[in-house]
Amino acid sequence: TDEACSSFTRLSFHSAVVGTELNVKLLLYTRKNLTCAQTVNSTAFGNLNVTKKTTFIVHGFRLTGSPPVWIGDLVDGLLFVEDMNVVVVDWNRGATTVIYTHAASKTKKVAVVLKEFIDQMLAKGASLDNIYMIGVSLGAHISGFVGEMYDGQLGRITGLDPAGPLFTGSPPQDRLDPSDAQFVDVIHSDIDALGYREPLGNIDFYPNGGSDQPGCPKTIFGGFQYFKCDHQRSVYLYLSSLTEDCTITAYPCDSYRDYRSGKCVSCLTPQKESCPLLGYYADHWKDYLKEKDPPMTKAFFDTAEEKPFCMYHYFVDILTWNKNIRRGDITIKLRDKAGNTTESKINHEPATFQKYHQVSLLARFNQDLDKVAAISLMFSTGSVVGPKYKLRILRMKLRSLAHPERPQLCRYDLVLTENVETVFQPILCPKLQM
Ligand SMILES: [Ca+2]
Ligand SMILES: [Ca+2]
Repeated sequence: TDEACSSFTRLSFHSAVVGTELNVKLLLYTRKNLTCAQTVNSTAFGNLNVTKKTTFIVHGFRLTGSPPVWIGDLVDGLLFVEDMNVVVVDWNRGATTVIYTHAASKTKKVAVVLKEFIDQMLAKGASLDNIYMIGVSLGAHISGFVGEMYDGQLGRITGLDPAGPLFTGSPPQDRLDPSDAQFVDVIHSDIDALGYREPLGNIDFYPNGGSDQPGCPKTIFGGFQYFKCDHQRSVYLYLSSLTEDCTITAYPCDSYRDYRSGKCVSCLTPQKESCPLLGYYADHWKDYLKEKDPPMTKAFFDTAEEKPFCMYHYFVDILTWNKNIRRGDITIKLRDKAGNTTESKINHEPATFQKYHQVSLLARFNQDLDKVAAISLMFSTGSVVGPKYKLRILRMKLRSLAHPERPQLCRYDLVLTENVETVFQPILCPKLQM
């Protein structure tokens, strides 16, 4: 049959002002209809093949009535990586309102509609194991409500910056929690405003600490982006796991501060070689993460300002021989033979250099330069007046965390003068060095 394509409900800001009645529309995309959605419901399944995985995408609060800008990319990305059914849960009528509490009050009703549809899928032979829900903001809690109605037997829920306002502090049955599915992974990108601060899943990812995202406006002069940029970043980070070559590695850790101090960069998972990856493939660590008691892990990482968001982590080990203790920030630049450069400022808290004590600093670079031809170091105490301090370095060592098999780079006997960039060529570190 040649039906016209269905599309996501588009409303005007006028609708937001007067408010909208709840109406849930399910839009199905498969590899057979990549660009032309079919409206499906409990009696019309269209191209939906119940033997395949089905991913539901559930959006959140809509202030202006417009469709979420990322919907198309998320559908494309999912169908690119796997042959599945993708169902966009369009509850724009209901979510569109200037009054957030009105949208939030409809979340349980949306979940009931989804339950009815999934019940029909099960009756036709689908398995709960094959059901995956990706919920954004309020959509994360909706996904949790659906999961709870199936006693946590849904395959997986991904919460993308689950909504905080009205949900923070509520009991597990009134929000997303790890018991809502067989595996629950969460990205928190705006915990100081629209998002939820506390962990809600088997693994909770906190990009850049979870409060503010690089590249987002820091003041209200950034316009509307000021309100939603941090919140929406969770979606773009998830998307990057479907489309970008560089993967975002996260480091299980108790706090962002400990991560930045380099205390949490070995994952020590017995069966895995690397740390958990953010996004679509986070479930590769499911068995390991669920073994913990309670089965919850927080993971931290930093990102670049724009896609590809991934950063490359190195340790810079510095051994000094100053008589007095020196405290300060280090800026390190790498250059390869082709002249590409990348820079990392290690300034989240002053490093303390003490005679004959090795300090290991975590450096994060936007680019991964394979063959480093030159390194520059700059030391700064942050004081503008007074004498220029010197940092006497006995040995500096650079080692890649992502590629531990790469040769480590060393340099001996350097004197850094405060705020002066010192450029040098590294040499290979001797093997079996302590
Ligand atoms: Ca729950
Ligand atoms: Ca924020």
